[in-house]
Amino acid sequence: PNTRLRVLLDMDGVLADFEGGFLKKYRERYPNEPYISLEERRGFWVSTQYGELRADLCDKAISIWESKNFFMELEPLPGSVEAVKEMAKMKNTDVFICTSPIKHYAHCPYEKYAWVERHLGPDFLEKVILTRDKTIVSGDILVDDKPDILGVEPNPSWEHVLFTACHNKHLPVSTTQRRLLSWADNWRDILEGKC
Ligand code: BVP
Repeated sequence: PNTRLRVLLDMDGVLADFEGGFLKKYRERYPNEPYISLEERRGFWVSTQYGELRADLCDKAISIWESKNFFMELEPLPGSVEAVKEMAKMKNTDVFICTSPIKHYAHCPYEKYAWVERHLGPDFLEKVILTRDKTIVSGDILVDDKPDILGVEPNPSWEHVLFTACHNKHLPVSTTQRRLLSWADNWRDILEGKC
């Protein structure tokens, strides 16, 4: 029997500050256009909420993360790098980074690897899983800020732990889904199944 714990960590919104990086670059590029503050963010898809604000802002939002250096220059979320490094050193624990690249592939996949190498070190390149369907990846726990993680596998092996983000913190508290509020929260207890 496999007694090791396999943890899958999402990248955008869990390790890297996608929302903060997006808003900063959007405001720099479109200083005269309306924007949505992080306090006002609702729903996983930034592009959808910008499109609701004004139809043409959907494409303007998309232009930000399709730009060169967007993913590369995302700041780590507070405590994320330290937590991942510590987690990866824990006994009987295997950590993987499980992230969905955007379909505009000119920069994103390369920059995700470069980000991992820069912030976590070259050894972590072994642990990167790029997939648009996380349900086919096996693991015990998937830490992800996306509330609904769907794909071809109706019964994924992992338990989804919802990582709190500006867009999901107002969702009703689920009785079934566990949450990790931030990297200052008790992630060790979550891995051990204590809460
Ligand atoms: O690469 C990220 C950004 C992109 O979707 C991917 C989500 O990956 P995971 O966090 O699930 O691994 N993305 C794209 C859009 C709109 C596209 Br049109 C968006 O609004 N938000 C977003 O995160």
